[in-house]
Amino acid sequence: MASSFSPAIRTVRLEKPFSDQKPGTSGLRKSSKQFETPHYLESFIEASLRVLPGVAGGSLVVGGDGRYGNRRAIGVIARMAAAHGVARLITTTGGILSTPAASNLIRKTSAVGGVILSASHNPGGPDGDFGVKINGANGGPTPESITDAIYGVTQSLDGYQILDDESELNLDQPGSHQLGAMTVEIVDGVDDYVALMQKLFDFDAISSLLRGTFPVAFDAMHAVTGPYATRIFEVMLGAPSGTVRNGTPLEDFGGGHPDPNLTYAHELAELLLSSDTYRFGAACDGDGDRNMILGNRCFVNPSDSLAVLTANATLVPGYASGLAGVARSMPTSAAVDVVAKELGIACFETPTGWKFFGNLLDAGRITLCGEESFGTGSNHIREKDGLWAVLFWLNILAKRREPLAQIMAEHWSRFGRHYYSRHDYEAIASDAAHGLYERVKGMQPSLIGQSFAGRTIATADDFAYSDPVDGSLTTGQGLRLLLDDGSRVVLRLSGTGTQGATLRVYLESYVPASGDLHQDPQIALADLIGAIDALAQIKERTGMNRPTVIT
Ligand code: VG1
Ligand code: CO
Repeated sequence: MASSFSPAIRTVRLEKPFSDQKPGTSGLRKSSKQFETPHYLESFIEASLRVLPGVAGGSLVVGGDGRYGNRRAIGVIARMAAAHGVARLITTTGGILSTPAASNLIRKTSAVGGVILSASHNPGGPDGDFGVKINGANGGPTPESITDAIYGVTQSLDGYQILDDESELNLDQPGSHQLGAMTVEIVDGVDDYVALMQKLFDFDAISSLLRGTFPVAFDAMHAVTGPYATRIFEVMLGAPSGTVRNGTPLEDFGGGHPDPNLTYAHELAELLLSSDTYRFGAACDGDGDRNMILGNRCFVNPSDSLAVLTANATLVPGYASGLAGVARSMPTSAAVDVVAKELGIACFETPTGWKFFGNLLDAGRITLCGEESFGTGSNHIREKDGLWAVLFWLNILAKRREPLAQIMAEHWSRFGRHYYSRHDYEAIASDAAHGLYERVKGMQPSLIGQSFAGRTIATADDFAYSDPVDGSLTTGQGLRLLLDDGSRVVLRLSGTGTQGATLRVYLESYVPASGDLHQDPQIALADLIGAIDALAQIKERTGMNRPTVIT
């Protein structure tokens, strides 16, 4: 790397702008091949550096989940950051940085923001996906005002600025280098995150649980949480070596789909659900912000997980004084609403995507929040946090000393149970998906008052959200059918896929504490499943007999 001379800043001209750089639910996500198109990554980074406030003279965090393309992208971003006058670039050894650890690092270093290189749970590798997420100074995903502005810049971009220095950034060791006028700091991406976890959780109590007769399996899915989980569970908490499975981050995640759900993490699911070897199991996704929680013969639905964490929060040191409020995304079940009501705290319903929790967290209106898509988090950072959720559960288990299945049963017998399932139809033809969606949307006004699965449709709308903190309005966030008994069905089109379209069908039905609390959710929801298929013509229009993923 050049340190004795200052390389020149070069302006690279684009023949024509890229028209497809609109960020989705969580950043810009495309195939690795697309990102390898000359100037493609550079275009999006140029737009981001122009739009993000405070870039010139500020500090910027960059790192990623270690997938194919991570190191190359860090080099490009470093040279572009230097050309844009960034004073200090903070990155990590190997460029490995989980999304929650990045959020923490941005906050800790008072950076103006961060660039997180990840396509989250999407597969990686030369034939997989790559992604870029732009976070702001609060450590969270930038709001739509910023992502819209970035997209706007890309649409008419005619060039970008980059430092004329082809030498490779050496990320192998921690240390500090000069790149032009910019300082590059390479830090250990695990240290600060682990220190934060120690502040929030009772490590002594968890350690005595894990050193006792409480075998645990954690699956890092060959993705970014491996080094974090190994340090926390095996080194610090003393769990036996081998507790962390698939703990080395691989560029292609071992050919797998790093999505912690019953389909893609089925090996772990089978260990917990079909044998009695382990008391507790958990997995995280590609970039470490999602979590799946399993007990012995017990799967915890993510919506229920948020409700249980809320009900038991005061058992955890970081939340011992109680919660300011909670929030969930609209498609997430109302299990947490019932707990919030009993605790007498506010409960907010936001659109899908973590960016919508940022204002509520910054304003101190909420402490915990979550999504049905295996995302849970709190005000400790501004991203969802997979390992945090696992530690939260372990802290509760260490205090209550009951089997996880019993904790769930007790929860339902107190609050009732929200039977819940999400059916995903992945990679369907875009036209078919949009046709189906627009048809139901058009039907909605006439559906109110109609019968549906033996109930009556009380409300049929397209969810819109008015942010209680800044008043911004977000529309078009999912088609809701709310039934007169509190059940509901929601349809959404995914904003994170890269092939065709993905239709998500969310199903929910509430049974009070006096009802039957131990049914199979697919059976409890069977009437809703049948009714929405008939109404929306899902099988017929997608040509699929069953969903790709059932959660
Ligand atoms: C999905 C989930 C959403 C989550 C988003 C990003 O979005 O449904 O709840 O916030 O992924 O998660 P969509 O638009 O595909 O439904 V991650 O772990 O990719 O950063
Ligand atoms: Co993720």
